[in-house]
Amino acid sequence: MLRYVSALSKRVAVGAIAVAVVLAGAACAKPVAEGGDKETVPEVASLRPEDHPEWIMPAYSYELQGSAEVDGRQGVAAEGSYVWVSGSTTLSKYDADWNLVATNAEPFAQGYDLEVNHIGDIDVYQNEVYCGVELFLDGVASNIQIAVYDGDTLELKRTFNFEPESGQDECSGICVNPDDGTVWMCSWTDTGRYVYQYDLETGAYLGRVQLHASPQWIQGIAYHDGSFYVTADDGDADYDEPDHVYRFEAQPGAHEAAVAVERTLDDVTRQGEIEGLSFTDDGRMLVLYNRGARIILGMPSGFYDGYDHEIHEVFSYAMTDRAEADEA
Ligand SMILES: [Ca+2]
Ligand SMILES: [Ca+2]
Repeated sequence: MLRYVSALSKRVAVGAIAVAVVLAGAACAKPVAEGGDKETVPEVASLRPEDHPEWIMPAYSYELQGSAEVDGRQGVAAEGSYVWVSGSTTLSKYDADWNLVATNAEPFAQGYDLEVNHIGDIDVYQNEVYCGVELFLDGVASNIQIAVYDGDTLELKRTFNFEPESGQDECSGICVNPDDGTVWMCSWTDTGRYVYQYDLETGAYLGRVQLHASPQWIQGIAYHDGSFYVTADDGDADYDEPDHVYRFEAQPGAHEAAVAVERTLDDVTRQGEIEGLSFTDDGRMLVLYNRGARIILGMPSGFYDGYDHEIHEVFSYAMTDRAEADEA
């Protein structure tokens, strides 16, 4: 564990320098991920997995504690004693006992210059709800934006447009990295082999990171203690195949990241469609899952035996740091 801690603190220190460099690069309107001026890109450590086995092994062991049914099928985010849930066209807020305390059934009613109709996985930072929103029609997404809602009223506060030159063609989830003041978006489509980084304050595009190997059908993203976690709907519910949580660390200045299979979700009520995830302040992982509906090309299409509607459920997992457990 000592080795891991020192590596982590070193990363945080180097990260501060890298952010300054990336911001300087952004001022020249040259996204760092597109290469170009290599002198502005800090030296990157070896990305060989054998040099960093901790990058490709799970960081935590997870024990399922329970689940709660919620009113949205897309995303989950936790801060303090509250949990926020997104549906495709709704935002809701729950207290620690899963009582619904606020909801917005018309989150697109006002404040948008570009038409949108879809929210993916969400995040909450300083009582503001970060949503990746888009116009999703016939399997094609456009008008991708970062939308920020008030954590209490669930009313829209501000939006940032995405950078089309990033190549991102869908937004399935979003997360805030408070350690370096960035916002990250993921995609459910082929462009999901990348995650896309923006400045938390200005919304400026800062570049993209390619994931090796790339999870397929990424549905959600969250940041926790130096690492990013993504969910992927890569298990076929017809065959009771589990979906997965993956983890990666975006090294300062790196354009690619080694991906770990963090958790195989073989202990949910019934296999279905994994969606968003989040980490609570008291150290639990929350994962939103849909079950009951057959999903064909990302759309609910009929039901499995025993179901007449789709159930949206948040599973709560206790976490044990595997490096600390090994030391003990
Ligand atoms: Ca989704
Ligand atoms: Ca699945």
